[in-house]
Parts: sequence; C-alpha cells; structure tokens
Amino acid sequence: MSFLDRIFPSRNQQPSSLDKKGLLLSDLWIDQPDAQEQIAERHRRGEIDDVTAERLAHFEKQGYVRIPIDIPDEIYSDLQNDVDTLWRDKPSDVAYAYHSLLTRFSDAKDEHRQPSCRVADLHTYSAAARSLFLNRQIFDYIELIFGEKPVATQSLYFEWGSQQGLHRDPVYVQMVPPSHLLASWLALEDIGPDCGPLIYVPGSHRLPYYPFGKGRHTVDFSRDSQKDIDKGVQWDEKHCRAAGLELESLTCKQGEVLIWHHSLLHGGSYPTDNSLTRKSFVVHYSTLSTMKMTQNSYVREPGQPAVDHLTCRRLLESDGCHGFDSPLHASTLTAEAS
Ligand SMILES: O=C(O)CCC(=O)C(=O)O
Repeated sequence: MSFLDRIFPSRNQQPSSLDKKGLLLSDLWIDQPDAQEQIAERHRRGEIDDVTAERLAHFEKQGYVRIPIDIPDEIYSDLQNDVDTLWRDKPSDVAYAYHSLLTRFSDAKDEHRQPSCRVADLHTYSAAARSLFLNRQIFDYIELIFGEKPVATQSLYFEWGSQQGLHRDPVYVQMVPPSHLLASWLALEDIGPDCGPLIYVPGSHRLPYYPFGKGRHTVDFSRDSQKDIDKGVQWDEKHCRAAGLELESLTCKQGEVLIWHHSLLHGGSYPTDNSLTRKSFVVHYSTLSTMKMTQNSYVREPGQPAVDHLTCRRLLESDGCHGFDSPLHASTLTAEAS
C-alpha cells in the first residue's frame, strides 16, 4: 500500500466504473444487448435510411464507422494557412505537445514541428478548424450514436501521425459519465500506407479493461507507474489475441471521417516514409446534458513539473452544434476582463 493510500484510504473506494465482464459501465443504447434490434426497428419504421442503418449496425459490431463528408476546398487551405501562422506567431492561448504535456505555443520551439507533435484546441484560433469542430454532418452521426445532443469537448490537430501506441480514450480522457465519449478522426489529405496511418482493432470495444485499481479503468499518474501502463498494454494485446482480433490501418481519401466507440483500441503507426505528412483533425465528444465543462492540464513552463489545471464552461455554437472553447483560451479572456 502506498503512502498516499495509507493516509487517504478512501482514495480507493470510488464506485467501480467497470461491470462484471470488465467493460466500461454504459447507459448508451448502442451498448445494450438489443442494440441491433433497435436499429432494425428504427429502419423498419422509416426513421433511418438503409445506409444509416448499415453504418450504425457496423458501429455496434466493430466499434467504428467510416463516413465521407463534403468539406469545401477552402477549408483545407485556410486551415493549412492558419497552422503556418500559428507556428509563426506562437500565441500564448493555444497549446501544443511534443513528447510532453500540453505547453503554451509561446514556448514552442520550431524544431518541435515534426512527427508526433499535436496542436490542442486549434478551433479557438482558426475559423476553419472551428467549422470542422462543429461540423453538422459529423454531429448528425454522433447524435445518432449517443441518442441525444452531443457537445464537442476538445480538438487535436496532427500534421503527422501521433505515433501513439494502441489505447482506449477513457483511460486518459474523462467524461461525465465515462462512457459518454466518442471521437471523430478526419483526413485532411489523402492518407496512404506509408505516412503512419491511424490504426485500430475492430471489435476491441467489447474487450475487458485493464483494471488499474479495483474497478478503476483510468490511469492516475499520481499512483500508477509506467510499469502499470505497460501491463495494461500487454493485457490489451493478450485479449485481442485470445479473441482473434486483428489490427487494421486506415488508408483513405481526404474528407473521410472515422468515428470510434469510446472503448475501441486505436493509435498512430510509424511512417515508413518520413517525408510524408499525415494531416488529420480529431474531435472528442460527450453529451450536452451531462458534460458541464471541459478541462486540460498545461505545463506552466517548459521543463518544469508545475502544471496548471484549467477548466472551461464557455460554449461555442454553430448550426445547432455545440462545443467548448479551450480552457487555455477561456482563461485568457477571463484574465483580460478582470
Ligand atoms: O491520429 C492518430 O495518430 C491517433 C489519434 C489518437 O489516438 C487520439 O486522438 O486519441
């Protein structure tokens, strides 16, 4: 038992977030045993068309769905210009991460603009990114899967692949309740096999979670070590092998979206051609009725352990789609107003 566990015994007495099979507890209709019947029934009643019924059925079985969306060409070019301007101006109210926690852009080093770098909440800086963050075509599917109004909580822009190992989002991204989490991944250019495509394991959303503590699916960096995280990776690999599940990688055209179930194992593969970019935009969503704020942690100064934990309740809205402003940007607005 650790020192912290001895002085705060209630730390370990959180209600379990996992069911008897080790799956994340979920009240979403798509996670109920009769989900396929519900889809068939809605199709029979004419509430959803053939394509939508097929896509929802695929999502329920495989844990993801691919949908092509129409995005005007200027959005792609405006976004690219905004990213170039961002790296030139380095504002303090946008954050990025390069092998670290999120750091303010004002501390960015030009040499960090390379594979595995990610920009957080570009949607507060770029109108083009905001139009993707609050994209009606994607929201329509997210709303169908949740069965209620969604809220976009966070965006991530990748100029290259993340090179992140296979993981499940709820282990790191906390929503209220934890199962109310979906993600969309949008290809900002054609994605071939050599640029380090997105990888995922179809069907893995129904595999049990590695318990970091009793009934605890989340990693807690104050008590879990890299060894615990590695054990979780081995656990996932073992369960995929036992279930005969295989890795797939996403090669696709610009404008294709992949929406994944909260528990789908996914990550970023390594490029075989380092000269290639792999531009993509990821958005996380929860449900508007339950998620009252978003939060992020930012390193106060590069190389320093001190971290600011910021929250944001400020909602942006477009075409009936809602999403949170970034905590970092919202804190700057508050500081300016006071
Ligand atoms: O695009 C990628 O390489 C992976 C993104 C990812 O894993 C995530 O956003 O959770």
